[in-house]
Amino acid sequence: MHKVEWINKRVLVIGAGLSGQAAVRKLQRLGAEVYLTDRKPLAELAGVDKMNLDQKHLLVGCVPDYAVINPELLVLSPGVSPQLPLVQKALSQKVEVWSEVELAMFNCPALCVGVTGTNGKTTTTSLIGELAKRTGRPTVVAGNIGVALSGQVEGLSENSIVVAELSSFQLEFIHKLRVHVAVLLNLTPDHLDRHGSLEAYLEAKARIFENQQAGDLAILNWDDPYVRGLGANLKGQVLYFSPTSFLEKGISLHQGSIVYAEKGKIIPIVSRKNLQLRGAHNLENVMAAAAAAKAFGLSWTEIAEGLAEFPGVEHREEIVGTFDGVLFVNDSKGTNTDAATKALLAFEEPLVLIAGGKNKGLDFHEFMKVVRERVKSLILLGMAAAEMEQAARDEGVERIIRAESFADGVEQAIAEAVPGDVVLLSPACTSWDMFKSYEERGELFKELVRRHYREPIEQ
Ligand code: UMA
Repeated sequence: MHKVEWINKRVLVIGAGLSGQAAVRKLQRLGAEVYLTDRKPLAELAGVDKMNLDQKHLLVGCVPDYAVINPELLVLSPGVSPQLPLVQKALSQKVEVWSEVELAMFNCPALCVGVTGTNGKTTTTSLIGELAKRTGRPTVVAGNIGVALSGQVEGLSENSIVVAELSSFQLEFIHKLRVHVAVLLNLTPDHLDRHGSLEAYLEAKARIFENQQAGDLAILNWDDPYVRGLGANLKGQVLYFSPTSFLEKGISLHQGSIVYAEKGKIIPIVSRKNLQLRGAHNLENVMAAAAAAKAFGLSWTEIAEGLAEFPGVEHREEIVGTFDGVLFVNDSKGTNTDAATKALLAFEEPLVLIAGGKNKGLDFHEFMKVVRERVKSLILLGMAAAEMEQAARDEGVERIIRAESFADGVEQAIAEAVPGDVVLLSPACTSWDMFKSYEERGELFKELVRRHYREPIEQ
């Protein structure tokens, strides 16, 4: 157990969204004197008015005076950049800066399973969560998946399992957080606007292993050169998985089945055709989840059942339905070019792609090469539309349509599609130019599609 004297400790929480609010409640339970700040005014912050904070401690819609608060600890919401002057001030004064997940898991006795990587985190986290529940042990699934960890992990025991989706933002300010079973799925450029460089982004992700001990387990993707290389220097045991090459020791594909191999023995886990998850990239998620589930004691038969029964997650290649012979797929969670590429490659049918939103500092040229090969009509919208159009033209994409709004984009896509096509929303951008979240964007997509087919829009 780590000792921290919480009573009356002055803690400044930055960001009053999901993480900030959960952090404040936890800190108040611990007895700290908590200040909450957010650049947005109170009217734009859902739920903050119901918090137990007086005027002195609720500092929203302004930049608080650091010297007046004189904090002894800062707790950051994931969306808060370390470049923020308040954070820089604290760091320069050697005041500790924690991410919300560090606070959440502080002295939590449960088994912590953490999942990070650029893509597939949510699917893998959900799948591991489903498998964990099959053990009968109390299970919490939270983190970057949309539910702040603080507040979810109260009252857990050593018998409990916490399955946490961890983003690079959250890992950037961990200190003692020990992830007993840590999964690193893959690493491709993402969030470069925040991290500054690919190296800094990779470094943040690799911190998931930082506090592992000898008996802990690191689950790594053999096919990703950077991830594979990390295995040489870890304190815990390492288990590799590979969707493309057979591994003598680890989880890989063999004669159409996912297998576990060790000491010359090959144990079949599940046949690929029994899985509901589509696409080669989902094999990474399934293999990583199988490896994690083995670590908390399920049999291979139980794991196979759980893998086969898993239907996938919302907003990730989610089937909306088939209308007039056209399949509509909501991949609003495809917020970078790598994720969107994977979604494109998961379908063999002719594609109408809806893309665009806010760019995270990524270059679109490589992505547009895949678009040229797979997509018959490209519908572009949002802040990044002009930049994407330029990249698409550079790479020879032929049919490009600029939409005036999100709803217009959906209508244009419907107009382009013929029976047998797939209309795919996989934006390769964040939603933050038009929406609060990718969930909101995905919900609107589904609603617009359903509304179009139930109530045809009159000309
Ligand atoms: N804010 C400031 N100053 C700043 C930056 C932000 O005051 O400099 C304020 C904003 O005005 C806002 C609040 O901070 O009111 C929002 O904080 P936040 O962006 O950290 O959002 P939360 O609501 O706390 O949600 C976060 C994660 N969001 C991000 O990482 C951007 C959620 O991941 C996560 O589910 C949630 O915590 C619970 O753990 C979302 C996400 O998009 C799904 N994640 C990124 C991704 O997956 O690519 C990393």
